[in-house]
Amino acid sequence: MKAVVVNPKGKANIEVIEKELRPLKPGEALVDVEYCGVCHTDLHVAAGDFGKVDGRILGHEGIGIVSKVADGVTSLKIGDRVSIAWMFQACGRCEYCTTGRETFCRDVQNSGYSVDGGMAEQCIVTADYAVKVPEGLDPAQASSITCAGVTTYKAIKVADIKPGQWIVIYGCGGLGNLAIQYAKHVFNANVIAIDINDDKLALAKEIGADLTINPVTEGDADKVIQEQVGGAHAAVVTAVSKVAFNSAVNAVRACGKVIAVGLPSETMDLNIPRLVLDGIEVVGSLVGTRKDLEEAFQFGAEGKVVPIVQTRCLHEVQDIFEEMEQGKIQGRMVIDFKQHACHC
Ligand code: 8ID
Ligand code: ZN
Repeated sequence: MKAVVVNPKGKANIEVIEKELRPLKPGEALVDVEYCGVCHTDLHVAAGDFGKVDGRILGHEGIGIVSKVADGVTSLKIGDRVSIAWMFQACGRCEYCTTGRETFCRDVQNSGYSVDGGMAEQCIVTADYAVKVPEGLDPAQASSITCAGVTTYKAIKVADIKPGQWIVIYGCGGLGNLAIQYAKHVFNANVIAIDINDDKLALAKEIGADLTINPVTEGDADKVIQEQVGGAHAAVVTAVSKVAFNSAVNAVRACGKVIAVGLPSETMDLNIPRLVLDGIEVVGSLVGTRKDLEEAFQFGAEGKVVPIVQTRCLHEVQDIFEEMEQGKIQGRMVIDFKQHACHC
Protein backbone atom coordinates (compact mmCIF):
# COMPACT_ATOMS: atom_id res chain seq x y z
CA MET A 1 0.00 0.00 0.00
CA LYS A 2 1.02 3.63 -0.40
CA ALA A 3 2.09 5.48 2.74
CA VAL A 4 3.57 8.88 3.66
CA VAL A 5 6.65 8.34 5.81
CA VAL A 6 9.24 10.53 7.51
CA ASN A 7 12.45 10.86 5.50
CA PRO A 8 14.77 13.79 6.34
CA LYS A 9 16.26 13.53 2.84
CA GLY A 10 12.89 13.88 1.10
CA LYS A 11 11.18 17.10 0.03
CA ALA A 12 9.48 18.55 3.16
CA ASN A 13 11.14 15.71 5.20
CA ILE A 14 8.70 13.13 3.84
CA GLU A 15 8.22 10.71 0.96
CA VAL A 16 5.50 8.45 -0.38
CA ILE A 17 6.56 4.80 -0.38
CA GLU A 18 5.12 1.30 -0.65
CA LYS A 19 4.90 -0.21 2.84
CA GLU A 20 3.17 -3.25 4.32
CA LEU A 21 1.59 -3.22 7.76
CA ARG A 22 2.38 -5.81 10.43
CA PRO A 23 -0.31 -8.41 11.28
CA LEU A 24 -3.05 -7.33 13.71
CA LYS A 25 -2.63 -8.06 17.41
CA PRO A 26 -5.59 -9.04 19.63
CA GLY A 27 -7.78 -6.01 20.33
CA GLU A 28 -6.81 -4.25 17.11
CA ALA A 29 -8.68 -3.44 13.91
CA LEU A 30 -7.61 -2.71 10.35
CA VAL A 31 -9.01 0.47 8.82
CA ASP A 32 -9.25 1.27 5.11
CA VAL A 33 -8.40 4.96 5.20
CA GLU A 34 -10.76 7.32 3.39
CA TYR A 35 -9.29 10.68 4.36
CA CYS A 36 -6.38 12.00 6.39
CA GLY A 37 -5.81 15.67 7.12
CA VAL A 38 -2.36 17.27 7.30
CA CYS A 39 -1.86 18.82 10.76
CA HIS A 40 1.01 21.15 11.62
CA THR A 41 2.07 18.51 14.16
CA ASP A 42 2.95 16.27 11.17
CA LEU A 43 5.45 18.96 10.12
CA HIS A 44 6.96 18.99 13.62
CA VAL A 45 7.20 15.17 13.66
CA ALA A 46 8.74 15.07 10.16
CA ALA A 47 11.25 17.77 11.14
CA GLY A 48 12.30 15.72 14.17
CA ASP A 49 11.11 18.39 16.65
CA PHE A 50 10.05 15.65 19.11
CA GLY A 51 12.87 13.21 18.22
CA LYS A 52 13.85 11.24 15.13
CA VAL A 53 11.26 8.82 13.76
CA ASP A 54 12.58 8.09 10.27
CA GLY A 55 10.36 5.68 8.32
CA ARG A 56 7.30 6.25 10.53
CA ILE A 57 3.96 6.55 8.70
CA LEU A 58 2.61 10.01 9.58
CA GLY A 59 -1.00 11.08 10.15
CA HIS A 60 -3.40 11.42 13.08
CA GLU A 61 -6.37 13.12 11.40
CA GLY A 62 -7.57 9.95 9.74
CA ILE A 63 -11.03 8.61 9.01
CA GLY A 64 -11.74 5.20 7.51
CA ILE A 65 -13.84 2.09 7.43
CA VAL A 66 -13.05 -0.98 9.55
CA SER A 67 -12.21 -3.86 7.19
CA LYS A 68 -10.93 -6.48 9.64
CA VAL A 69 -11.04 -7.05 13.40
CA ALA A 70 -8.66 -9.21 15.46
CA ASP A 71 -9.56 -11.50 18.36
CA GLY A 72 -11.05 -9.88 21.40
CA VAL A 73 -12.55 -6.86 19.64
CA THR A 74 -16.05 -6.11 20.89
CA SER A 75 -16.31 -2.32 20.39
CA LEU A 76 -16.05 -2.26 16.57
CA LYS A 77 -17.32 -4.29 13.67
CA ILE A 78 -16.47 -4.47 9.98
CA GLY A 79 -18.05 -1.52 8.16
CA ASP A 80 -17.87 0.96 11.06
CA ARG A 81 -16.52 4.43 10.19
CA VAL A 82 -13.91 5.42 12.81
CA SER A 83 -11.24 7.95 13.72
CA ILE A 84 -7.47 7.50 13.56
CA ALA A 85 -6.46 10.03 16.21
CA TRP A 86 -3.18 11.10 17.85
CA MET A 87 -4.01 8.91 20.87
CA PHE A 88 -3.45 5.41 19.48
CA GLN A 89 -3.81 3.94 22.96
CA ALA A 90 -3.11 4.63 26.62
CA CYS A 91 -2.56 2.15 29.48
CA GLY A 92 -6.11 2.51 30.84
CA ARG A 93 -4.99 1.94 34.44
CA CYS A 94 -2.82 4.85 35.63
CA GLU A 95 -3.87 7.94 37.59
CA TYR A 96 -4.26 9.92 34.34
CA CYS A 97 -6.29 7.27 32.52
CA THR A 98 -8.65 6.74 35.44
CA THR A 99 -9.29 10.44 36.10
CA GLY A 100 -10.31 11.68 32.63
CA ARG A 101 -6.83 12.78 31.60
CA GLU A 102 -5.88 9.83 29.40
CA THR A 103 -4.01 11.92 26.82
CA PHE A 104 -1.35 12.52 29.50
CA CYS A 105 -0.87 8.78 30.25
CA ARG A 106 2.88 8.16 30.61
CA ASP A 107 2.58 5.01 28.48
CA VAL A 108 0.50 6.60 25.72
CA GLN A 109 1.25 5.70 22.10
CA ASN A 110 0.59 8.23 19.35
CA SER A 111 -0.45 7.53 15.77
CA GLY A 112 1.87 9.07 13.23
CA TYR A 113 4.60 9.52 15.82
CA SER A 114 5.36 6.54 18.08
CA VAL A 115 3.32 4.09 15.97
CA ASP A 116 2.33 4.15 12.29
CA GLY A 117 -0.52 6.56 11.53
CA GLY A 118 -3.31 7.28 9.11
CA MET A 119 -1.51 8.86 6.16
CA ALA A 120 -1.68 5.59 4.21
CA GLU A 121 -4.19 3.43 2.39
CA GLN A 122 -4.63 1.29 5.51
CA CYS A 123 -3.97 1.78 9.21
CA ILE A 124 -4.07 -0.31 12.39
CA VAL A 125 -6.03 1.06 15.36
CA THR A 126 -6.56 -0.18 18.90
CA ALA A 127 -10.27 -0.87 18.67
CA ASP A 128 -11.21 0.54 22.07
CA TYR A 129 -9.47 3.85 21.26
CA ALA A 130 -11.04 4.39 17.82
CA VAL A 131 -14.08 6.68 18.06
CA LYS A 132 -17.06 6.06 15.79
CA VAL A 133 -18.03 8.86 13.41
CA PRO A 134 -21.73 9.76 13.82
CA GLU A 135 -24.22 9.51 10.98
CA GLY A 136 -24.61 12.73 9.05
CA LEU A 137 -21.04 13.93 9.46
CA ASP A 138 -19.12 14.15 6.18
CA PRO A 139 -15.99 11.94 6.51
CA ALA A 140 -13.60 14.53 5.02
CA GLN A 141 -14.90 17.11 7.52
CA ALA A 142 -14.72 14.49 10.31
CA SER A 143 -11.00 14.04 9.62
CA SER A 144 -10.42 17.66 10.62
CA ILE A 145 -12.29 17.17 13.90
CA THR A 146 -10.19 14.09 14.75
CA CYS A 147 -7.29 16.36 15.78
CA ALA A 148 -7.89 20.07 15.06
CA GLY A 149 -11.51 19.97 16.24
CA VAL A 150 -11.17 17.92 19.39
CA THR A 151 -7.98 19.76 20.40
CA THR A 152 -9.59 23.19 20.24
CA TYR A 153 -12.93 22.01 21.68
CA LYS A 154 -10.98 20.59 24.65
CA ALA A 155 -8.80 23.70 24.97
CA ILE A 156 -11.92 25.88 25.27
CA LYS A 157 -13.31 23.48 27.89
CA VAL A 158 -10.04 23.88 29.81
CA ALA A 159 -10.40 27.66 29.43
CA ASP A 160 -13.71 27.35 31.29
CA ILE A 161 -15.19 30.15 29.22
CA LYS A 162 -18.79 31.23 29.97
CA PRO A 163 -21.40 32.48 27.48
CA GLY A 164 -20.83 36.14 26.65
CA GLN A 165 -17.23 36.19 27.89
CA TRP A 166 -14.35 37.17 25.60
CA ILE A 167 -11.97 34.53 24.31
CA VAL A 168 -9.05 35.29 22.03
CA ILE A 169 -7.76 32.73 19.54
CA TYR A 170 -4.16 33.19 18.38
CA GLY A 171 -3.59 31.54 14.98
CA CYS A 172 -6.49 30.99 12.58
CA GLY A 173 -5.16 28.00 10.65
CA GLY A 174 -6.33 24.38 10.78
CA LEU A 175 -6.87 24.46 14.53
CA GLY A 176 -7.78 28.12 14.81
CA ASN A 177 -10.72 28.07 12.38
CA LEU A 178 -12.31 25.32 14.45
CA ALA A 179 -11.45 27.03 17.73
CA ILE A 180 -13.38 30.08 16.53
CA GLN A 181 -16.40 27.98 15.55
CA TYR A 182 -16.52 25.94 18.79
CA ALA A 183 -16.02 29.10 20.88
CA LYS A 184 -18.75 31.00 19.06
CA HIS A 185 -21.34 28.37 18.20
CA VAL A 186 -20.96 25.82 21.02
CA PHE A 187 -19.70 27.85 24.00
CA ASN A 188 -21.49 31.09 22.99
CA ALA A 189 -18.44 33.20 23.73
CA ASN A 190 -17.41 36.47 22.12
CA VAL A 191 -14.43 35.70 19.92
CA ILE A 192 -11.35 37.69 18.98
CA ALA A 193 -9.20 36.17 16.22
CA ILE A 194 -5.51 36.99 15.76
CA ASP A 195 -3.39 36.05 12.76
CA ILE A 196 -0.52 37.53 10.76
CA ASN A 197 -2.28 36.76 7.44
CA ASP A 198 -5.23 38.89 6.36
CA ASP A 199 -6.79 36.05 4.35
CA LYS A 200 -6.98 33.94 7.54
CA LEU A 201 -8.66 36.84 9.33
CA ALA A 202 -11.18 37.29 6.51
CA LEU A 203 -12.12 33.62 6.94
CA ALA A 204 -12.23 34.05 10.74
CA LYS A 205 -14.74 36.87 10.33
CA GLU A 206 -16.87 34.77 7.96
CA ILE A 207 -17.11 31.88 10.43
CA GLY A 208 -18.05 33.99 13.43
CA ALA A 209 -15.19 36.02 14.92
CA ASP A 210 -16.52 39.25 16.48
CA LEU A 211 -13.21 41.06 16.25
CA THR A 212 -10.07 40.33 14.21
CA ILE A 213 -6.59 41.77 14.65
CA ASN A 214 -3.50 41.47 12.47
CA PRO A 215 -0.58 42.40 14.79
CA VAL A 216 1.67 43.04 11.79
CA THR A 217 -0.47 45.87 10.44
CA GLU A 218 -2.62 46.91 13.43
CA GLY A 219 -0.11 46.91 16.31
CA ASP A 220 0.21 44.68 19.38
CA ALA A 221 -2.88 42.50 19.66
CA ASP A 222 -2.73 42.51 23.47
CA LYS A 223 -2.87 46.32 23.61
CA VAL A 224 -5.83 46.44 21.21
CA ILE A 225 -7.66 43.78 23.27
CA GLN A 226 -7.02 45.56 26.57
CA GLU A 227 -8.25 48.84 25.06
CA GLN A 228 -11.30 47.48 23.30
CA VAL A 229 -12.72 44.90 25.74
CA GLY A 230 -10.68 45.36 28.92
CA GLY A 231 -8.77 42.14 28.33
CA ALA A 232 -10.04 38.70 27.34
CA HIS A 233 -11.25 36.15 29.89
CA ALA A 234 -9.16 33.50 28.19
CA ALA A 235 -6.74 32.95 25.31
CA VAL A 236 -6.18 29.81 23.25
CA VAL A 237 -2.84 29.90 21.45
CA THR A 238 -2.58 27.75 18.33
CA ALA A 239 0.00 29.93 16.57
CA VAL A 240 3.39 28.31 15.99
CA SER A 241 5.31 31.27 17.42
CA LYS A 242 6.44 32.41 20.87
CA VAL A 243 5.44 35.96 19.94
CA ALA A 244 1.81 34.85 20.13
CA PHE A 245 2.29 33.10 23.50
CA ASN A 246 3.89 36.20 24.98
CA SER A 247 1.12 38.40 23.62
CA ALA A 248 -1.56 36.07 25.02
CA VAL A 249 -0.26 36.51 28.57
CA ASN A 250 -0.76 40.25 28.17
CA ALA A 251 -4.10 39.99 26.36
CA VAL A 252 -6.06 38.39 29.21
CA ARG A 253 -7.66 40.27 32.11
CA ALA A 254 -6.89 39.52 35.79
CA CYS A 255 -7.51 35.84 36.62
CA GLY A 256 -7.55 35.10 32.89
CA LYS A 257 -6.41 31.77 31.50
CA VAL A 258 -3.89 31.20 28.71
CA ILE A 259 -4.31 27.79 27.11
CA ALA A 260 -1.17 26.71 25.27
CA VAL A 261 -1.86 24.47 22.27
CA GLY A 262 0.65 25.36 19.54
CA LEU A 263 4.01 23.60 19.67
CA PRO A 264 6.82 25.92 18.54
CA SER A 265 10.16 24.57 19.86
CA GLU A 266 10.73 27.76 21.83
CA THR A 267 10.56 29.23 25.32
CA MET A 268 7.94 31.81 26.27
CA ASP A 269 8.52 34.76 28.60
CA LEU A 270 6.47 34.91 31.78
CA ASN A 271 6.68 38.10 33.79
CA ILE A 272 6.44 36.85 37.37
CA PRO A 273 4.75 39.94 38.90
CA ARG A 274 2.20 39.86 36.05
CA LEU A 275 1.54 36.17 36.75
CA VAL A 276 1.25 36.58 40.52
CA LEU A 277 -0.33 39.99 40.99
CA ASP A 278 -2.94 39.40 38.26
CA GLY A 279 -3.55 35.71 39.03
CA ILE A 280 -2.94 34.58 35.47
CA GLU A 281 -3.09 30.85 34.71
CA VAL A 282 -1.04 29.29 31.91
CA VAL A 283 -2.11 25.73 31.07
CA GLY A 284 -1.04 23.27 28.40
CA SER A 285 -3.78 21.31 26.64
CA LEU A 286 -3.15 18.14 24.64
CA VAL A 287 -5.68 16.88 22.06
CA GLY A 288 -8.71 15.44 23.88
CA THR A 289 -10.05 12.22 25.38
CA ARG A 290 -12.20 9.74 23.45
CA LYS A 291 -15.22 11.31 25.11
CA ASP A 292 -14.14 14.79 24.02
CA LEU A 293 -13.80 13.50 20.45
CA GLU A 294 -17.25 11.92 20.57
CA GLU A 295 -18.68 15.30 21.67
CA ALA A 296 -16.64 17.27 19.13
CA PHE A 297 -17.89 14.95 16.34
CA GLN A 298 -21.49 15.38 17.49
CA PHE A 299 -21.33 19.20 17.18
CA GLY A 300 -20.01 18.64 13.66
CA ALA A 301 -22.86 16.26 12.84
CA GLU A 302 -25.34 18.87 14.13
CA GLY A 303 -23.80 21.49 11.83
CA LYS A 304 -22.78 23.80 14.69
CA VAL A 305 -19.22 23.63 13.42
CA VAL A 306 -18.35 23.11 9.77
CA PRO A 307 -14.68 22.24 9.21
CA ILE A 308 -13.17 24.07 6.26
CA VAL A 309 -11.52 21.33 4.24
CA GLN A 310 -10.20 20.84 0.76
CA THR A 311 -9.47 17.34 -0.51
CA ARG A 312 -6.20 16.75 -2.35
CA CYS A 313 -4.47 13.83 -4.02
CA LEU A 314 -1.72 11.83 -2.30
CA HIS A 315 0.86 12.89 -4.89
CA GLU A 316 0.48 16.50 -3.67
CA VAL A 317 1.39 15.70 -0.05
CA GLN A 318 4.88 17.25 -0.16
CA ASP A 319 3.43 20.43 -1.69
CA ILE A 320 0.83 20.54 1.10
CA PHE A 321 3.55 20.33 3.77
CA GLU A 322 5.39 23.24 2.10
CA GLU A 323 2.21 25.31 1.72
CA MET A 324 1.51 24.80 5.44
CA GLU A 325 5.04 25.83 6.42
CA GLN A 326 4.56 29.00 4.36
CA GLY A 327 1.18 29.76 5.99
CA LYS A 328 -0.68 29.52 2.69
CA ILE A 329 -3.43 27.09 3.69
CA GLN A 330 -7.00 28.12 4.53
CA GLY A 331 -8.58 25.58 6.92
CA ARG A 332 -7.28 22.07 6.28
CA MET A 333 -5.89 20.11 3.35
CA VAL A 334 -7.17 16.55 3.49
CA ILE A 335 -5.62 13.71 1.50
CA ASP A 336 -8.20 11.57 -0.28
CA PHE A 337 -7.07 7.95 0.01
CA LYS A 338 -10.13 6.56 -1.76
CA GLN A 339 -9.19 8.35 -4.94
CA HIS A 340 -7.55 5.44 -6.75
CA ALA A 341 -8.76 7.07 -9.96
CA CYS A 342 -5.61 9.17 -9.88
CA HIS A 343 -2.93 6.56 -10.62
CA CYS A 344 -0.13 8.81 -9.49
O1 8ID B 1 -2.87 18.86 21.30
C1 8ID B 1 -2.27 19.85 20.93
N1 8ID B 1 -1.80 20.72 21.79
C2 8ID B 1 -2.10 20.10 19.45
C3 8ID B 1 -2.88 19.39 18.53
C4 8ID B 1 -2.73 19.67 17.18
C5 8ID B 1 -1.81 20.63 16.77
C6 8ID B 1 -1.18 21.03 19.01
N2 8ID B 1 -1.06 21.26 17.70
C7 8ID B 1 -0.10 22.30 17.31
C8 8ID B 1 0.66 22.04 16.02
O2 8ID B 1 1.72 21.14 16.23
C9 8ID B 1 1.12 23.45 15.70
O3 8ID B 1 2.27 23.79 16.45
O4 8ID B 1 -0.80 23.50 17.07
C10 8ID B 1 -0.05 24.31 16.16
C11 8ID B 1 -0.99 24.79 15.05
O5 8ID B 1 -1.40 23.70 14.24
P1 8ID B 1 -2.28 23.96 12.91
O6 8ID B 1 -3.46 24.77 13.24
O7 8ID B 1 -2.43 22.64 12.27
O8 8ID B 1 -1.26 24.87 12.05
P2 8ID B 1 -1.57 25.86 10.83
O9 8ID B 1 -2.77 25.39 10.07
O10 8ID B 1 -0.28 26.01 10.11
O11 8ID B 1 -1.97 27.23 11.53
C12 8ID B 1 -1.06 28.03 12.22
C13 8ID B 1 -1.57 29.46 12.18
O12 8ID B 1 -0.79 30.28 13.05
C14 8ID B 1 -0.61 31.54 12.41
C15 8ID B 1 -0.43 31.18 10.94
O13 8ID B 1 -0.66 32.28 10.10
C16 8ID B 1 -1.48 30.08 10.78
O14 8ID B 1 -2.74 30.61 10.41
N3 8ID B 1 0.47 32.25 13.07
C17 8ID B 1 1.82 32.05 13.10
I1 8ID B 1 2.74 30.55 12.25
N4 8ID B 1 2.47 32.96 13.81
C18 8ID B 1 1.53 33.77 14.30
C19 8ID B 1 1.58 34.90 15.15
N5 8ID B 1 2.73 35.37 15.63
C20 8ID B 1 0.26 33.33 13.85
N6 8ID B 1 -0.87 33.93 14.22
C21 8ID B 1 -0.77 34.99 15.06
N7 8ID B 1 0.40 35.48 15.52
ZN1 ZN C 1 -2.86 17.23 14.88
